[in-house]
Amino acid sequence: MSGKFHIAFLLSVLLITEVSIRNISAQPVPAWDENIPHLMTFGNEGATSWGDDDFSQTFFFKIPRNYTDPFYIRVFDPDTGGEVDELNGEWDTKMSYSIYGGAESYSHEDAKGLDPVGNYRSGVLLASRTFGNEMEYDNQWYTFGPFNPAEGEYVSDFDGYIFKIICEGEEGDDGNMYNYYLSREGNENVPIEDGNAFTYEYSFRMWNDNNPANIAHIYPYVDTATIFVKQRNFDWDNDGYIRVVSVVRKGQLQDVSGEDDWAESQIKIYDEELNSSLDFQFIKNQSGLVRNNNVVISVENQYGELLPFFTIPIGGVPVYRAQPKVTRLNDNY
Ligand SMILES: [Ca+2]
Ligand SMILES: [Ca+2]
Ligand SMILES: [Ca+2]
Ligand SMILES: [Ca+2]
Repeated sequence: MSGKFHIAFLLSVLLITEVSIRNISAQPVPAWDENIPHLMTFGNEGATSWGDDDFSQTFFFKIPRNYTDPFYIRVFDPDTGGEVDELNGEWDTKMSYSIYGGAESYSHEDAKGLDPVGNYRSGVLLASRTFGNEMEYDNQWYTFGPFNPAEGEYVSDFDGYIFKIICEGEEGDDGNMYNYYLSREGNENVPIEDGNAFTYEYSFRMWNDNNPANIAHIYPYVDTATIFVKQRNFDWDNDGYIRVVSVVRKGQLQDVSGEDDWAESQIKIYDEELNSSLDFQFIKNQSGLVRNNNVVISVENQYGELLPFFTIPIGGVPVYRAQPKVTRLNDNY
């Protein structure tokens, strides 16, 4: 083996190893590529000015059809108190986590809405627990399960079984920060190959420093029938900017919200962006640090249908390649 070839071979092995580690280790929620420190849900007596508009967050987990072993849903820092969380006065918040499977747990229209209204708790309740300020679970993992994949709702579009988890503030006014992990094991985090997680309204915490490398990302998936999308964000606190990157979009700035405020803007979709993910990038203000910035965002298409944000972006993280080939006649979006 010549020296040159040897080095090239080693580099390709390293590259393949890195790609596969990243793919299978992308099962935390938020995932590696998203670079978001925590999910965020407040107690239902909180003020929306702290950043949560509705004190409820729904996530869905996808278990691939060919995976038949038991699995677990693990929650990091499920309590509200101690480390990670956001104190308002005293720790008096109770936070429930409820996991649903069975018919309509995903497919019911109310389950996929923006707000916790109607039958959003559709399906069969498989497990539930409420946490207060519990030192035992502070900065620790709590495990739900084991679950049988067949207890989920089979959805052919995903070629897999879907489970729903709702985190909701039941009492109090403090901010709960937490993370999920879809795991093969109950006592450690072991990824399920081709598992994924997604939501239709993402509520999360930004980094508490303005290191320019700490750009948070979310990846809405654009399907074939999309002409334009509308993004809607809440309580961005005028922290830096939000931009959209795609295979044909270098970085389009979006309207951003202030304190306790909504902002929205429309984005016309190019043909090259169909069947791929957009990269919404959240970039903190570099001149002054906005601390404890909690944000809510959703994206809908021209029919008002919400786009799913997959924690492992479908088709991979989009990388800007070139200008769009075709400009639509109606360029007003
Ligand atoms: Ca409190
Ligand atoms: Ca905590
Ligand atoms: Ca917490
Ligand atoms: Ca905020």
